[in-house]
Amino acid sequence: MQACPEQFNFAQFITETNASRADKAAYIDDQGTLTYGQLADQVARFADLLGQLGIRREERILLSLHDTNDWPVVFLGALHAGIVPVAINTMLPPQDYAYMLEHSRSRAVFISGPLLETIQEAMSEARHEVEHVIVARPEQALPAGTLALEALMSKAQPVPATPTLADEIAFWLYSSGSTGKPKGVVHTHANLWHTAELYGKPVLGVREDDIVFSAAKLFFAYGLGNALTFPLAVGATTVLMAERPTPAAVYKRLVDHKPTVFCGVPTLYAAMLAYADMPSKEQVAMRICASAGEALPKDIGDRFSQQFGCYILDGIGSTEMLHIFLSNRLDDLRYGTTGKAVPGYEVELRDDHGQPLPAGVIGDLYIKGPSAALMYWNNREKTRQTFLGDWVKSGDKYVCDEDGYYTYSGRSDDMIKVSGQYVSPIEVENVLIQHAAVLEAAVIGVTDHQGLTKTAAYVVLRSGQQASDALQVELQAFVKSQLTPVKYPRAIHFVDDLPKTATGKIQRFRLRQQSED
Ligand code: 3SK
Repeated sequence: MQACPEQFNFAQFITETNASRADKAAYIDDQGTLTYGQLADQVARFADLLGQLGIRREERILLSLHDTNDWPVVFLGALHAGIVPVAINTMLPPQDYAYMLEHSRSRAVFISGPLLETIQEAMSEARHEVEHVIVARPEQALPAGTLALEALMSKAQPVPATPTLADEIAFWLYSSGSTGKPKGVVHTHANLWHTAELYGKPVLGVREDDIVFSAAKLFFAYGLGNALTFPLAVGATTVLMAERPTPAAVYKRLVDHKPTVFCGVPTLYAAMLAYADMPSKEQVAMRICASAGEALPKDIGDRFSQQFGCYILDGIGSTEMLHIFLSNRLDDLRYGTTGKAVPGYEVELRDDHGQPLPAGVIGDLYIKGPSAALMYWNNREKTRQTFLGDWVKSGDKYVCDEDGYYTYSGRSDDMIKVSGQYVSPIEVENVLIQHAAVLEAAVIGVTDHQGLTKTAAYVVLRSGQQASDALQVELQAFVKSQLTPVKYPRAIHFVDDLPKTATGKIQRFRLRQQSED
């Protein structure tokens, strides 16, 4: 593998790589096609637009867009200008946006029309003042103080790329922790290139003639690689979908656009297999699929392969490593395991004292590889705990068998991974205890009959309150009203008390043990 050049701008690299494909579709969304020629032109114009707004190199903009053709234009356009997009989850409540605005000190916000109200609420809460709010695909007349992306783009001219360094800060993503606020994970231009060279091309095997579709959204590191870095690095075509990835919505794209590469998460694969109106093998065209976010149960892999005649490559990555570093391969696949280290990465299992462990013993997973983030922005302590010289501590527990295959054994802390997203029990508990009927709450992850993780809450009611199905539904709705939907507890158990240490700390591990009995 050749080295990444010292002076390197990832957006410029993508434009140059695809210069001979001007008429080929780079992206297809529900509203139309964006060719490689149009992408290059719009990326260079968007960089000018940022300059006209007075935003300068190394400053940050917040990107909260649905997966449409605007997303790659805004992301790559910022990189082209040497400006840093902070790409965030579009499903967050206003408080989270307010935190991210303050923490990133973004000078401008680029937002999809349907998200405008949420961001306005966040801006009224945040202590940092955003100078520009630019709306993509507005749904109604824009309120005063906001601008339409399309109108600004029509006035912009293509400008040359800023000659950034490979190691220069390119973009941020947010990663949630078990306690405290989300962490701003800072990545370089070269990191994108490394993930394509090490995983996208050789392991997933994305090729120029592929049509790629990722149900995981572009604001996730997983989706960013699947639907931007890898297809653009080889000149493939990518299908984007703005709506939530329900089985119906996903199958519609699989049947209408016939993607050859599909990327999902285990919960989605399970829901797709349970869907009543599943298409036949002949109606779809996947040649390879990827799964990440949580361990893919063997049974789901087997049944999906049987139904559609293609394998799912299960792997694990992290926002900190930007993409997958441990994976199955088409020529070396063992369902139920996460496979082996992706060549170019090293992985190690260590005990509590940092000593390497032999096969068969569960340990903490550490990774070494060139796509590691630089740091967590303005968080020295967490940066020191995670980025340890050449090695990065993942926070996952794994076991390696005698043949070298790694199997997921849970989170090192109490974090729960649902549908590929971390859910902090503390965050959900803090919402539950705000309800008038709730005295105490503890939240754990439980494995359902398909081997997938779901959150379950154990709730102690205030005296005089009665446990009932109606109250369970009310509490679930209460959590949903304050947190992103993936976090609401799928089961609520009413209990008389919670297991605690002598100092009053909730012992979630005891609840986990009870739930397994
Ligand atoms: O959750 C994962 O396994 C993952 C995969 C690729 C990139 C990022 C993440 C968190």
